[in-house]
Amino acid sequence: MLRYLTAGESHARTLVAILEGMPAGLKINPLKINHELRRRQQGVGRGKRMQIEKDKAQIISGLKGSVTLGSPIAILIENKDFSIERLGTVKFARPGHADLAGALKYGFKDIRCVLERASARETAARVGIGAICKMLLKEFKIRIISRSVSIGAESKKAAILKKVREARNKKDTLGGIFEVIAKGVPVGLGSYVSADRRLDAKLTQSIMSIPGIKAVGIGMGFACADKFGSQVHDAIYYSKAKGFYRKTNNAGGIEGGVSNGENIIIRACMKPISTLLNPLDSVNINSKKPAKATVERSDICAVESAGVIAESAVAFVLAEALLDKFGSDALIDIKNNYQNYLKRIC
Ligand code: EPS
Repeated sequence: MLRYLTAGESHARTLVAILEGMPAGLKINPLKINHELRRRQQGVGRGKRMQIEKDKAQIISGLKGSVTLGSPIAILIENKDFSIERLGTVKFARPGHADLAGALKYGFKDIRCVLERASARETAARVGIGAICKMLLKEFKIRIISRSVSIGAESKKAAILKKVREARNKKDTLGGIFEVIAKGVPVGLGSYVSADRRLDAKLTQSIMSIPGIKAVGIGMGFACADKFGSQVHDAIYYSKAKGFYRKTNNAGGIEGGVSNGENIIIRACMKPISTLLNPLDSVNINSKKPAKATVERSDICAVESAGVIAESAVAFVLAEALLDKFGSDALIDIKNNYQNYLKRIC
């Protein structure tokens, strides 16, 4: 079983992630983890915090030299802005954030106790986990990429930059749509036999868990609702050179909860960032008197970062499904099992 847990608050000393279930014998390149962390910090519309932080992963357990032992891998990422004890009390819940529901649920009088953990800063730890999962997938020639499809309904770079400038000037924020593509995924990851083993369900859950995500679709997604079946389903062909293949990929690489050998294509919508410099109406959670929402330092837009985080989410789910199918202790055994399987299904 592959599983992970993260800990850490946005302005606490460190973020921590523990990944358990990685097989023994995988070479880890820490530079690649830091490369992914850097990618997460970039993109149009990011705020001042990203100029402060230079996220770097320290792997403190689970390796001998640079090779995995099969034991839990612990990653630390230090926060340069380690100011949690000095930051002021927050009383005016920001619409769109976990502020109000979180304070009521846990009985806090200070919303900072909610927002420190609810912050998307936590996703740096997930990207550390995802980077290691990507290294495992690379051994099987599986690659995951992402791109922004649109930001604020604009899809061309110049128009996006203009829209983000406009949002910044208006003290507003923007969301958008991004796409994640997993290439080289073999047929047969996930399963139709039980609800909790369906690959599409696991992938959408993992992407939906990224802060700000409001919708996730696979392949044609919502658009297939308007079409005839003959315009949606991907006809099946076979050739000696290619094996079973399709000429279209409206299914987005998954049929019946199982990968079908085509690229896995996922699109997700991120809502505009909830912290507005020109705040919406809110209420003091203690006195219950009307007030404007608190303004905290934040981003204008984080769609490109969300795409990078979603790559990590997909990498974790595919790594889990791969280990589930081909074994999970020693990388060499998993590779042998994988090659035997490929021979059988060709
Ligand atoms: C983020 C760190 C945060 C925010 C942002 C993402 O840092 P700070 O709150 O200190 O500016 O920039 O958090 C949110 C979008 C959020 O919802 O809280 C990061 O590391 O990505």
